Amino acid sequence: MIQSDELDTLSIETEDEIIWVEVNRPDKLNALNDRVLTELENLFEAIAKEDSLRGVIIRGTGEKAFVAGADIKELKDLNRRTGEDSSRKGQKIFQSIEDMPIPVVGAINGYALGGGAELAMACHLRIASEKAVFGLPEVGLGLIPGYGGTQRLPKLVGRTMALEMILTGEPIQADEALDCGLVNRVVPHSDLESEARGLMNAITNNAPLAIKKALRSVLKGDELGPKQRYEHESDLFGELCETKDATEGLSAFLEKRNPEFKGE
Ligand code: CO8
Repeated sequence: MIQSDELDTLSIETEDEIIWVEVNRPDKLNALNDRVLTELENLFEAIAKEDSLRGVIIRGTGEKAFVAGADIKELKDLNRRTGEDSSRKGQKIFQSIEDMPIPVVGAINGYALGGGAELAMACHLRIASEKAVFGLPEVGLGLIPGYGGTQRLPKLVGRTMALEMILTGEPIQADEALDCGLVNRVVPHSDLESEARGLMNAITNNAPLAIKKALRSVLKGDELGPKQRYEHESDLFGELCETKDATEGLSAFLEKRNPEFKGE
């Protein structure tokens, strides 16, 4: 596993079976430069291999921003080829976050703009501080969202709202993000950490293998045809029927006691 002293632009902290990942460039509102992206890539690759972890929570350092976008200073130097490459690099990393076998919660503590909103959208669940602001202002810079935002936003909020956000570039506040389904919950700013932990605990109290397969069924279903999606769900269901955790979960219910899951 990557150690925190190997990271320049991210901070990590492990708490029980949960890893907190913080984008840590507060003087630039945690903007995603190439270094942050490379560190995210390496870190998530390592987390995916770490059997002892059950969940990831991502947030930004400081009171003001989750992530205020890709680093605009670096965008300025891009040409057609390097622009395409940078977009693909970011897309691949954010896809690897969405493909994580364990749940990833975004704790959105402030501005989530451009690439920051796209990072939030790559998380499985989003919990927002009441101070959070979401937006895709790229068209105002002469660009478009390039880390998957044009694809993920319509899935999350519907095409009507997504097009309004992408074409106007205007930000929305946390309560509007909740209304349109972009976030799961909005909480007081000072409670964000404990609420994110509570949400993660509500997930990790359940059977670990079931959580992994539930994530896979929902997310991979997108890539399959209408019939195969249901077959895939049945395959995963069948696999779980032979796990010790399913035996334990079902027995515990019938014996009127709490289950003790082992992830086996
Ligand atoms: N990139 C680089 N630096 C940034 C960024 C950013 N995205 N956002 C803020 N900063 C820096 C500011 O330049 C400033 O630095 P300095 O103190 O050295 O001047 C510092 O952070 C603090 O920012 P402000 O003084 O502007 O803080 P304010 O509170 O006045 O304003 C805002 C906060 C409203 C968030 C403002 O900073 C802002 O509008 N930031 C830019 C937001 C934005 O446009 N984001 C989208 C960027 S484009 C993008 O994300 C594309 C993604 C896809 C890329 C795909 C291919 C690479």
